[in-house]
Amino acid sequence: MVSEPIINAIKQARRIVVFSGAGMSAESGIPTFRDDWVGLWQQYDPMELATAEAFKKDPELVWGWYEWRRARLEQAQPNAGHLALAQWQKHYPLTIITQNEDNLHKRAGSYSVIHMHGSLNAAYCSLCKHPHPLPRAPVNLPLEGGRIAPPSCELCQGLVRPGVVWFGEPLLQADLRAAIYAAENSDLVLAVGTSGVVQPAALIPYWAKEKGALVIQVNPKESSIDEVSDYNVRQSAATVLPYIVQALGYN
Ligand code: BV8
Ligand code: ZN
Repeated sequence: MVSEPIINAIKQARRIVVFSGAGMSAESGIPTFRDDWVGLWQQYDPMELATAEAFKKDPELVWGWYEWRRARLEQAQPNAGHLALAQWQKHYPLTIITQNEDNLHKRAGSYSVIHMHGSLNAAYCSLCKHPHPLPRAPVNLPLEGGRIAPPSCELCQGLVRPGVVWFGEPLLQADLRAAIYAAENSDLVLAVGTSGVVQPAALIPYWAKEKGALVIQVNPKESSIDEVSDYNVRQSAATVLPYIVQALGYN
C-alpha cells in the first residue's frame, strides 16, 4: 500500500502541504475534468464552458452548468480521503492547497484550506464585482441539467457570475500568494488527485521542490506530476489517506 520510506518521510516532515485536485473528490461522485460528464453537459468541453467568453455568449447555459454542479455538490458527501485529512489536522498543522471549487475539505472538518480556483458556492456581479449571496443549491434540477437565467446584481442589475477562476482569468493574488508561500515553506508536498495540467497551480510541487521539499504523489494513474514526484502511490485518495493517518497513529 504505502511503503515504509514514505511513512517515515511523512513522520519526519515538519511542514506538510497537501495539494489536492479533482481526483480528491472523485470518490464523492464529483466528476473530474477528464471524466465523462452526463446529460446536456456531454456535448460540451468543460474547458470551453469554464470561461468568461462562454458566459458572455450564453450566460444561461454556463449558469445552468454551475447550478447543476452546485446541486450535485450539495448532495455529495466528503469521502474517506477528505475525512482522513481532517483527522490528520487534529494532530498536525497540515496546510491544504486545493484546485477544487467544491467545499468538501471544509465539510469534512478541515481548516487552513487555500482555494486556488474559487468556489462553486460563491458568486459575484460580472460588472461591479458586488458579492451575490447564493441561496441553497436547487435540489430539484433535472438530472441532465439545463439552462438557467443567472440572477441580476442588486446594485447595478449586472449579470451575476460564479465565484470561480475561469480559464484565461488570473487567480486571486491573495490565494496565489498564500499557496506559493505555503509551498515554498514546506518540506513535504502530498499531491493528491491532480493531473498537473492546469497552470499556475501545477507549479506548486515545483516551487516546493526548489526549496528542498520532498514530493509524494497519490494518483492511480500517471500524470504530469510524475516528473516532479519523488514517490508515486498508485492508489486512490480515499484508500491511501486513511492508511497514512492510521500509520501515523492519528486515528
Ligand atoms: C491564467 C474553476 C493568466 C473553474 C479551474 C498553455 C500552456 C500552459 C498554460 C496555459 C496554456 N494555455 C492556457 C493556459 C493557462 C490555463 C491553463 O492552465 N490551461 C491548461 C488547461 C493548458 N490556466 C489559466 O487560464 C489560469 N489562469 O493562466 O491566467 C492570466 C494572467 C493575467 C491576466 C490574464 C490571465 C486559470 C486556471 C483556473 C481554471 N479554473 N477551476 C471550474 O471549475 O469550472 S481549474 C479546474 O481544472 C478545476 O479546478 C480542477 O481542479 C482543475 C483540473 O485539474 P485537476 O484538479 O488536476 O483535475 P483533472 O481532472 O485534470 O485530473 C484529475 C486527476 O485525478 C487525474 O490525474 C486522475 O488520474 C486522478 N484521480 C482520479 N480519481 C482519483 C484520482 N486521484 C486520486 N484518487 C482518485 N480516486
Ligand atoms: Zn453589479
